[in-house]
Amino acid sequence: MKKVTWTVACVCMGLLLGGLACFGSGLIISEVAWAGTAASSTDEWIELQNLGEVALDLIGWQLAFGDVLILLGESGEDTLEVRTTVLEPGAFLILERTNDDTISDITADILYKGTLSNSGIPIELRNSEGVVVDSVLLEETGWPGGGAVDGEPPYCTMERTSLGEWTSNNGIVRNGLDADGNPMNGTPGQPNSAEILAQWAPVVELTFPTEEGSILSGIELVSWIANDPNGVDSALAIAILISANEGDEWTVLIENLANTGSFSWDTTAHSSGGEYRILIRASDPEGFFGEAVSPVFEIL
Ligand SMILES: [Ca+2]
Ligand SMILES: [Ca+2]
Ligand SMILES: [Ca+2]
Repeated sequence: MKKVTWTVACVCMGLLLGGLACFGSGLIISEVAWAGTAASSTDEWIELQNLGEVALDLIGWQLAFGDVLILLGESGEDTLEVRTTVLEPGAFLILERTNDDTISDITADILYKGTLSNSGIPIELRNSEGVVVDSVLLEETGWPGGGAVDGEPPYCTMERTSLGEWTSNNGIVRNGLDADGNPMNGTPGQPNSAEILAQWAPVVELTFPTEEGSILSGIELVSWIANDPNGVDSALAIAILISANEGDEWTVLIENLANTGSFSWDTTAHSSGGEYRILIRASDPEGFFGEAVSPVFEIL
C-alpha cells in the first residue's frame, strides 16, 4: 500500500471523532512514543485526547509513571512548561519530553521531564480528585504496542484504538517530524493510524453469488456494490478473482470494472464440481482496497 501523508486524512476527521467516541467519555491516554524517535531515543512524547463533550480544565490533573509525576494544568518538578490549561472536546494534548524539538513541526502543550523505560512502565492518568480515570497496563512482554529501532516500522508509537486497545502505528498513516526532520511513525495531534485506515478503505458488498452451496451454470451475473468512505465512488476500480480451492489461491477473472455493477460470467470455462469462491476487490486511487468474498459454490 502506498504511504499517504496527513493532508489526505483531514477529509474524514469529523467521522473519526465520532468513531473514537465509542470508547471513553473524558480524557484518555491516546498515544505513547516510549521509544523516542529515529533522531533520539530520549525524544519521547505522549498524546492525550479529550473524548468528552465539554471542555476540560486540566488544573489538578496528573499523569504518573514510576517516580515521575507530570502535573497537566500547572508547572511542577516534572512539568517544565504548560501552554494549554483547557482542552476542548475532541482536542489532543501533546506532551514533549525535555524540549519542543522532540516533535519539531508541532508545538507542544506541555514540556516535561522523565523517562519511559523501553522495558515498560505502567502509566496512570488521574483527575483533579486524584481518581485514576485511564491507565496503560503492561503485558508480560512489556508495552502492549509500539517499537524501538527494531520495531515494524522502526520507532513506531503505541496507539489507542477506538475500542480502547493498544496497537502500533502502521507506518502508513502518520504525521509529524522528529528533531532531525524525519517523518515519524506516529500521529501526534491527529487521530491514530488504525482509525484512519479503517475510514479510508473502500467498502464492498458482493450481491451475487451469496448463497452457500449454490450451483452455478452457464452464464451467471456476478454483482457488487462498492463505495469509498473518503473518496469518489466512481474512482474505485473493481477486480473479480476466483478460487477453485475455497480461497487458498486466487486468479484474476477480470479487472477495472465500475464500482457498482455486474459481470456476465461464463462458468463453462471452469471445470465442473470443485469448491469455488468469488472475491471482489475494490481499490481506490490512493492504493487502499477493500474486499468481499462469496461463500463456497459449485459449478455444473
Ligand atoms: Ca524510552
Ligand atoms: Ca514540538
Ligand atoms: Ca495520535
